[in-house]
Amino acid sequence: MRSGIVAVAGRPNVGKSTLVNALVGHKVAIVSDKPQTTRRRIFGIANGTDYQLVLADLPGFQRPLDTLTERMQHTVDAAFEEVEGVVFVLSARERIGAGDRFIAQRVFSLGVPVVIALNKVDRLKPGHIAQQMNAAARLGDFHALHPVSAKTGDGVGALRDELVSLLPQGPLYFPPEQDSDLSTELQIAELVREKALALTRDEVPHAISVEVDEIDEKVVRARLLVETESQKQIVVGRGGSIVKEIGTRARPEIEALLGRKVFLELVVKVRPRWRRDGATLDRLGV
Ligand SMILES: Nc1nc2c(ncn2[C@@H]2O[C@H](COP(=O)(O)OP(=O)(O)OP(=O)(O)O)[C@@H](O)[C@H]2O)c(=O)[nH]1
Ligand SMILES: [Mg+2]
Repeated sequence: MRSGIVAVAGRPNVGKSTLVNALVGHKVAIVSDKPQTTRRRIFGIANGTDYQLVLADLPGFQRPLDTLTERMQHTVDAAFEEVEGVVFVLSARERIGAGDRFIAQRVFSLGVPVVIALNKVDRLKPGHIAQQMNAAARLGDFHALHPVSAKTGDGVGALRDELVSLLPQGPLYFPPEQDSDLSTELQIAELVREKALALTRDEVPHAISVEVDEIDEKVVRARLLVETESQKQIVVGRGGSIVKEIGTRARPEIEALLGRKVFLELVVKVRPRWRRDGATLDRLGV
């Protein structure tokens, strides 16, 4: 049995969480087209007959702006301890530049193998991919470089094999049927937040957090927190249309998770400056 943790690092929005889901073969982390979707470390666990590959999905590297983003960056820094390797995710659709070089300095100095995953190669011309692979290769002394599409699954199997080959002999850290370390409550909160992110834009997505208050046989109650009255109006929507749509989209996934039908009761609450409030962040698990 081979087992161990591999950290998944990179700039915001390059597709780290999408890639973790593809490697695990199941949705364990939420995804959105807005940067800073992932706020906490999530273990996505890929179980094979003779391996357990634990992927630490992380927030994107960023310059902290408030207590929330400070904690997110701290999570990233702390996650590199005791890993067998790092997947350094890049987006083939963007210029590989200063942001990536900044992260490269960090990950190539850890003393563990770094596997570069050049993501989002779907629908790119081969010449363009080759050019981006060259730029990626100049970032540091990598162990392997894999062009992948987390979206279509292209290259993901080969990347998984590569990562498993980095693992030492070891025990099962999690029961083999488990694919994430998030509690049911946190998974539900994340699913609701994912739908809220998809339905809002500009500054609003960053100001949204979700707390689950109750999960009982028939009802799940959750609160969407925002920071201002105007954000609340946006998330509620005209006549409640937006919050209703968030619920409509989240409910089937929550039901699949719980294995039963439930009512989903969502309320939107203003909690001024929650992103700077340590006690709220503690409760949200960030
Ligand atoms: N075309 C394409 N889009 C992708 C691919 N992988 C991810 N995306 C998209 O990229 C966006 C960001 O994906 P995420 O997985 O949330 O990115 P992330 O790196 O986890 O982002 P943060 O958590 O905010 O740091 C989403 O809109 C994804 O659908 C890919 O292989 N191809
Ligand atoms: Mg993410």
